[in-house]
Amino acid sequence: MDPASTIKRIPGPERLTARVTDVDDVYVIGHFGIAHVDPGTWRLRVDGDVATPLELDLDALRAMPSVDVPAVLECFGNPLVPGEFVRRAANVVWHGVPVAALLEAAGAAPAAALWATGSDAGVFADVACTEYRKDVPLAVARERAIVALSMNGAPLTDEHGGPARFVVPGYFGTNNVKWLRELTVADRRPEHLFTTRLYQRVLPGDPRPQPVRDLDVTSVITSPVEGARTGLDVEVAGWAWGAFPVASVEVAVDGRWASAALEPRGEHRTWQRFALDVALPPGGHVLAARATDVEGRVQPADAARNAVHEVGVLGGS
Ligand SMILES: Nc1nc2c(c(=O)[nH]1)N[C@H]1C(S)=C(S)[C@@H](COP(=O)(O)O)O[C@H]1N2
Ligand SMILES: [Mo]
Repeated sequence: MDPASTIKRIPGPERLTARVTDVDDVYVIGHFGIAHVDPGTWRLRVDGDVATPLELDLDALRAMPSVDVPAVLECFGNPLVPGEFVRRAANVVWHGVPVAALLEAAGAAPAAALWATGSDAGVFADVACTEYRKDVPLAVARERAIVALSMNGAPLTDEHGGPARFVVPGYFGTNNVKWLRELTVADRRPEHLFTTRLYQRVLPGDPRPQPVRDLDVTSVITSPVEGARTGLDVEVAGWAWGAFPVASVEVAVDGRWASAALEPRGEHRTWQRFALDVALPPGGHVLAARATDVEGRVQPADAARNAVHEVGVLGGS
């Protein structure tokens, strides 16, 4: 199967200028296509290593204390080509129920993992799957995951996983299971196409493949856009983000780097705005942005999915 066929929409950087991305400008990916779940008959099960398994309908979930969680949503990229450059990202405000409250209500054991299972099924990469499944460390789920019921104040659409979706802020999009139907407390990782086979990568310092979780440090120039004709004095601006707060962003004009202004991240795992005023004399120029996070991770120059973002423009016109 061609993985590209699962990609429904990927807006370019020019659609990402707003701090909170319009739902219509949030990229859409579904490995088995888009599922349609009837909210009336939908149930969320919380089971596995728990004292009392739960089965909640939408009203029961809506009656629980809920939170607003602004966060970046970003795709790791083509799961079959993990090193490939990709830029599918958005910054949205989720609203939903903290997973901690569900674990508490079910009396979850202090196990290692939480599995999240979606209602969609089908064939991907020639493998037949009876569900879409991910797993995350139980401690991380308890600390910050939510069962999201809305995006930017509106009920989740079918495209974005309605009526309910698992969201782990700071983790790659693949972990944010759409059309969620089950949360399972377990003492081990599940064997599954999307847990132990795809969305794996080797990180520096450990030869063993790891599941794709923490967001890479990255940045994107949203203005000016590729091919723009600019004035002489131009503000180069965009967003920087990662699993950890971004500490600095540099902007280059034709290879000469300078420090951009950067807002602090604040309480949530959102993107941070950077901006730098530059002079662009008449002629062609290449603009670039490079983020560094508080852990000292820097965007690589090339050959990586989070490589430095470059934009070609015509200055001084
Ligand atoms: N159930 C289910 N959840 C899923 C997927 C999927 O195919 N099925 N794709 C994942 C991937 S790889 C990404 S990047 C995000 C995309 O979310 P979006 O379409 O709302 O932008 O959903 C994730 N959750
Ligand atoms: Mo993804």
